[in-house]
Amino acid sequence: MKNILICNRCRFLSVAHVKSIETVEIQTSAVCDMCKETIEKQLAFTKGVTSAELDVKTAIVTVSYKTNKTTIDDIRAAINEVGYDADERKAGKEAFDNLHECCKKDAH
Ligand SMILES: [Cu+2]
Repeated sequence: MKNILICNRCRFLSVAHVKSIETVEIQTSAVCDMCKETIEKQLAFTKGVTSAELDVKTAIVTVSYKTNKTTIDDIRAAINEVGYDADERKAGKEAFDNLHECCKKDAH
């Protein structure tokens, strides 16, 4: 976990910003590039998330977020909403059933 980030907007390492953004790694059930796109897009629209990048090989998504705007659990819930597991939080059944066949975990 990184606590120190340079604020993108002001380009200053400001005390006020130092602890407001955290970066976490979340294990997902993504299996392909389409999953990557779905999850990254979902997180791009998730309140408080400043960046998200998923590594298809490991299915780990690295997420930076504003600690005063959201929590890790809310981010996991956002991933569940589009049909993927996030750490110990399992995807909703309905969202999972709506996934493309090739995107369902264990499909590969
Ligand atoms: Cu997929």
